[in-house]
Amino acid sequence: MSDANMEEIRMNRLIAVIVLLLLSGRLFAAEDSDSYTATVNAQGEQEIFMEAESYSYTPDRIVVRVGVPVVLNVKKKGIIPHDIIIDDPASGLDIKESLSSSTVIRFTPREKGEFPLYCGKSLLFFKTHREKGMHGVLVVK
Ligand SMILES: [Cu+2]
Repeated sequence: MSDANMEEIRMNRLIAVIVLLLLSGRLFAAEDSDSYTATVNAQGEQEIFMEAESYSYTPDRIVVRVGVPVVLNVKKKGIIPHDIIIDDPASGLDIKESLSSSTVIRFTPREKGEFPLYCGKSLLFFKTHREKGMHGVLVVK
């Protein structure tokens, strides 16, 4: 085989690898792995289980349906105090709850949209927990 042919084979392989990488990137993006869609329980409520720790919520992107009651169960890990705030009263979201080791929060979203949720705590003059990454999004569809 000539050098030119070998070169062409190498180029074709490289192109194939690049195409595969691009395709797999697109597949992963479509999966949206951090997003969590609430399931409806026997009482007709959308139930969510979340963990809060320093300094994150898991999952940090929650998808719920508009007009259906939500039960948000939050487990807090560790001894550092945290809360959860979703502040949009016009949309039925007027939540500011200090978190114990296990906290249940009930609300019914009235408007579709994406609403930030975050921890409002901070220690003295240090950065707020929100600034340290303790935030997420409630998506109402
Ligand atoms: Cu916090």
